[in-house]
Amino acid sequence: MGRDHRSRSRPAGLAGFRQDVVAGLSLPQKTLPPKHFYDAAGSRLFERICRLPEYYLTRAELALTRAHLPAIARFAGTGGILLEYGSGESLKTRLLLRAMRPSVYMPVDISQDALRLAGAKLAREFPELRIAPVAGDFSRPLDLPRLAGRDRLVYFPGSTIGNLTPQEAQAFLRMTRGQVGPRGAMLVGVDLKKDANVLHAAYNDARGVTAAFNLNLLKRINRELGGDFDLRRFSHYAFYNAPLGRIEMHLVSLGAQTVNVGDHRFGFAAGESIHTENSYKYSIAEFQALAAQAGFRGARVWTDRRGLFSLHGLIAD
Ligand code: AVJ
Repeated sequence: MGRDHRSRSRPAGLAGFRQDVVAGLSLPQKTLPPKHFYDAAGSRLFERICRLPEYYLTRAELALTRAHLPAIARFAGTGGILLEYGSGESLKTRLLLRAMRPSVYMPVDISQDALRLAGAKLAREFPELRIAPVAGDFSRPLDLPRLAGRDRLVYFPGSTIGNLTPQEAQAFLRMTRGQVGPRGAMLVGVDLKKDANVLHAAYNDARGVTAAFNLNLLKRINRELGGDFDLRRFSHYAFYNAPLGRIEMHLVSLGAQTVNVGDHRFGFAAGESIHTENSYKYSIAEFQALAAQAGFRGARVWTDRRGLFSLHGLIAD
């Protein structure tokens, strides 16, 4: 029932994409939600970003997961239920699965294809593991079975939570708190505040892969929604907004122009931007305070040796 209601207000797939694009480009500050970056080409570009020398996040999170795996597994407990927001294709997920040996693994991802591919790979590597994939979008409440059992853990790696505003992140944590129940736990990967030059470089790489990733969103609109964006007339712009503690990514119009998306027309002034992503950075104390307001106690926190990235072990009060 909840599902029917949701699909009327937020259609999935192409209709949802079109609705988000038309609504977002109609706002005074044009905006597109970052979840639409990840078509096949966008997912490949993101994988390239993760290997860039400037993009420290993926390596730092993997390094800290490796270095603290026994403690992380002790925190997580063995034989329980592991729900991951993400498809489960990453190396850190496999490390956690090997150390935790959960009875059930539930990957939640917006992409059915990613779930199917990752699931098939994991099934080969973990023949004993029960895998129960859920196609869904973490940015809205999901109809998930209320997790039952002794050890319930939700794993949300990659600093994906940084795409949400602090207010949205708090609502998301509170929703998850309701799903895991008292004593349930979370492991959340959170990128840390640091020298703005380091942050800036991570989103303005020398090879232009992040620019291609950002611009690919316009390509996707052209292909899937009948758009006529001229990619040569938009440029990637990313900067650290220190007062708000976030990287902002934009696509800036290089001149006055009109763009069609299906039957819709959108005017751009020279220099006007589409805001395509926020990537919030937190200090350890800031994130623990946010989690506390959502009913979680920050029980443990692990970082890499350089203090770039954090993994928070939260327990529902
Ligand atoms: C996947 C949301 C964590 O914010 O760093 C990478 C996405 N955007 N480069 C991030 C991203 C530009 C990434 N997250």
